[in-house]
Amino acid sequence: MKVAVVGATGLVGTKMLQVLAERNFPVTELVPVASERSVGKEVTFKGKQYKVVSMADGIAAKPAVAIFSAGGSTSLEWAPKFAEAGITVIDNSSAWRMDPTKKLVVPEINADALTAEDKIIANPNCSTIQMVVALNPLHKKYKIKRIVVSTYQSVTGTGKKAVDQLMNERKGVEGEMAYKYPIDLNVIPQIDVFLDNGYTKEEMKMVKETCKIMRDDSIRVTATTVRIPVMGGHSESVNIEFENEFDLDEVKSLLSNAPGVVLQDDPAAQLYPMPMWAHDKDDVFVGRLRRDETQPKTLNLWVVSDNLRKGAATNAIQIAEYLASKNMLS
Ligand code: 2RA
Repeated sequence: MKVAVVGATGLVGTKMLQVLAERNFPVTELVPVASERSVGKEVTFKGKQYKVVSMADGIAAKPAVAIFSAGGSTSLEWAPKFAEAGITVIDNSSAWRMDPTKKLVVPEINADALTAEDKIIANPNCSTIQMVVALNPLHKKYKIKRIVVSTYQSVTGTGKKAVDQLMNERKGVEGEMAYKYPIDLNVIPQIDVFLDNGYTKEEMKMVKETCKIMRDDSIRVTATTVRIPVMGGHSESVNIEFENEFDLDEVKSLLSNAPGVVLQDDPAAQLYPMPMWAHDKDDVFVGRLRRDETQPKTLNLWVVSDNLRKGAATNAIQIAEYLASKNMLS
């Protein structure tokens, strides 16, 4: 299958190439696409060099699928042009996520909603994906009423410029700032821009995307999203109030058996999920399971996952794998 990766030179694009190769996605020809300033650069895929081409040349190459990670405005402009040419687009930006005509997919949860007619498919935000992968099996069993989530997000979620800022600060070298403030030895309680309601865009993504993916608008979500000087993945402290009573051992068993979830929960051994272990893994790691003792039917847990993997590249490629398995990619 001919596969285009749009935004092939960015952090997520590079991870897409790595994950496509690792999962042995049946790529017969890779079409790396990027903005004009990257055209002509080379990327490596399975030991072979490929020249980066322009958007227009990417369409002309007629790939079966184009996995986009090129930002919202590029996606708004170009995804429909790829789709009109019959190419299925899986888009990692926020451009189409809340469009009621587009599916927002986490394969473990709602891949069944996909049809061959879906030509632009949205990949959710990283912080949402890892949370819903962990919570969906619990929602199915106990029905979630309300979620209170605080995130501790890796600088890799911002991109290469932020990784460089952290590393430069660590070395004491002057450089470009991805954030308004230093990030090393700091915590920034702002991810993306502020909206009129006082929440950030990242926080409202967690609110809205959760309901859309889990197909339940009754779930109430309130979020605080925070950037920390970490590389390996995003962490989240999640407080969940259920409609029904739960049993902690049953929760553990549901999570142990949930697709894509690894339970790492042994306080006696000081075992819990951490970004340094989640780094470069495809799973969502869950631990610190305990009852909220301040109110009934309420659970606390801790979720960690590599935001460039399950939060971006892996989820997008799993969508492509699902489409391929159902012969929905031509
Ligand atoms: C972040 N959620 O971590 C974003 C990336 N999509 O900033």
